[in-house]
Amino acid sequence: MEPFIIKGGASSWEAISKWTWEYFRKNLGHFRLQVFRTKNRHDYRYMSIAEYVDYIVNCEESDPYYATAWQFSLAFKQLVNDYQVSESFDCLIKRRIPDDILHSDAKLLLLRWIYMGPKNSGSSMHLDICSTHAWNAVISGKKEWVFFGPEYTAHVYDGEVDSFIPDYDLHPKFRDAIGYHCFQYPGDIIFTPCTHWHQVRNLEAGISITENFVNHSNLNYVRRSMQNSEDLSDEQKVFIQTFLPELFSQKQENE
Ligand SMILES: O=C(O)CCC(=O)C(=O)O
Ligand SMILES: [Fe+2]
Repeated sequence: MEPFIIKGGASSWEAISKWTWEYFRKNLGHFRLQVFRTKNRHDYRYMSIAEYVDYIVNCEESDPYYATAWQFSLAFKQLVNDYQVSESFDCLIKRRIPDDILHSDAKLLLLRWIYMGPKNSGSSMHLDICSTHAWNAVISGKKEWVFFGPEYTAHVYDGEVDSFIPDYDLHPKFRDAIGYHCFQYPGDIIFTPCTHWHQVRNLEAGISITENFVNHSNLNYVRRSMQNSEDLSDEQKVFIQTFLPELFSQKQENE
């Protein structure tokens, strides 16, 4: 599996014209978001959406606060009607676990987030949670992406590399890493397979929406990663065991 971009795949979504800064400020303004610095996730704070939108549009910081943990549909279910997920990105978990039965700790299984942030915000090199695949649609702004396949895990130093400003003294193997690079504009959808390291930066302030998913092509990866995972709590594991028993059965899908 390789990453790909669907140029204009989301251009007809209502979100593209509707989710303006003004709309968020006016309709969701009181809601408090947790925002993190990209280079130091321990440095975080809480801001109302109204405050955060003001911060975003005026921000000139080089490592600004970024909203990457907003499971928007818990408080604003109606936003889900402003976009359409392609059938190719159907998720077994979502099909079997309706949002409204997720509670407490298991809410992490709601694999759906809005990312929004200023220019210069971004996500450091990572693999997605628990070997899930992901799609990401830019609603506004402009993102730059790089991807490296699983054969380059050592070259990216398990995600320690900053591929946009590499330090070759610290990470000499990164010189030999060969990846993909692309820009994503409003309406473009990017698919990231569970196997690929990726790093993203926002070249312009903006909003994007992302959903992670499990299907038959990554079920074995998810199974393996759940067995070793520290990402998931015991409660989440029990939830998954109940709704996706095949993840725990002996029978393996063909690899
Ligand atoms: O847009 C970003 O900052 C990161 C996107 C990403 O890596 C993800 O959705 O998993
Ligand atoms: Fe990611």
